[in-house]
Amino acid sequence: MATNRTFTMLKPDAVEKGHIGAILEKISASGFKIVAMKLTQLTKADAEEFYAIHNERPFFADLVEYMTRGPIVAAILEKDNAVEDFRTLIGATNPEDAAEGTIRKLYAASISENAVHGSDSDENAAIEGAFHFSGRDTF
Ligand code: RTP
Ligand code: MG
Repeated sequence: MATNRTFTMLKPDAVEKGHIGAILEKISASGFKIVAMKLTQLTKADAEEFYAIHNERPFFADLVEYMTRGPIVAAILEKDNAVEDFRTLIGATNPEDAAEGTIRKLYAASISENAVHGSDSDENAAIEGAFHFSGRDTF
């Protein structure tokens, strides 16, 4: 995958609260083009694999429970400098630390339930995008 792409999930709390439209609007208004997107639900095995880097952390079981409790929106986004710019757009992991106007400041309830995921490197963006989408579902 080209390095001008990143991967996102609108997490179960954002979907439950009806924030899909507002968050996608903000993503589009910030210059990101959606090149793949679907409503889906992670299985326990999916969430454990997706967040495997955190499997020794004390919050891991809660994270897996949270990420599997309802549907998510998975998407691949395209923009120059996509990974870094999208992390800036979503804000800090803890919404209390997130900058004004960021997606987490606007829509996240807590460090645990923080509305949105953004890949943290070009390599992970490619891995995470391929986890959810085949080539024919990516534009
Ligand atoms: P993400 O991977 O979802 O984009 O979030 P991130 O990079 O900002 O944060 P990361 O350190 O990768 O943590 C992954 C997700 O785990 C949950 N978390 N809970 N209770 C806690 O202290 C805690 N810390 C992290 C959050 O859902 C976080 O986004
Ligand atoms: Mg992360």
